[in-house]
Amino acid sequence: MNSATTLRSILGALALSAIGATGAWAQEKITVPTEEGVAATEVPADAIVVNIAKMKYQTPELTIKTGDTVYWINNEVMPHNVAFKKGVVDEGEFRGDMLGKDEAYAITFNEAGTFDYFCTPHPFMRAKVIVE
Ligand SMILES: [Cu+2]
Repeated sequence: MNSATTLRSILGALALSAIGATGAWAQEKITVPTEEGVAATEVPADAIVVNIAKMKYQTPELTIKTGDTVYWINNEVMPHNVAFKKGVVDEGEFRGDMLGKDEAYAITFNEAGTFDYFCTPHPFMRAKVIVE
């Protein structure tokens, strides 16, 4: 092994460990039970819900506890989603599934913090989840 090969091996190992570290971090902040939206009728009766109607998240600031799951339910025909800018829950942007009328999307928050989110096609639609 010449010195150039050694250097490449060291850099390679460093890159792998960096990916491993950020991967673990990304998994900890949120968990998404289903990648796609589900029928609103499947949302548990005692769930924490943010309704979406009239181009707004109806609870602009929601405070929950670590480990709680929030369900967003779209009440109108206009499709909406839940998205996080780069670095909020992941190293990249997080884009939730687009919801049609009466569809729901769940996210479990595993870490304390303030999580600002928006709607991908309507970036003026913004709200936040505060996890205590
Ligand atoms: Cu929207």
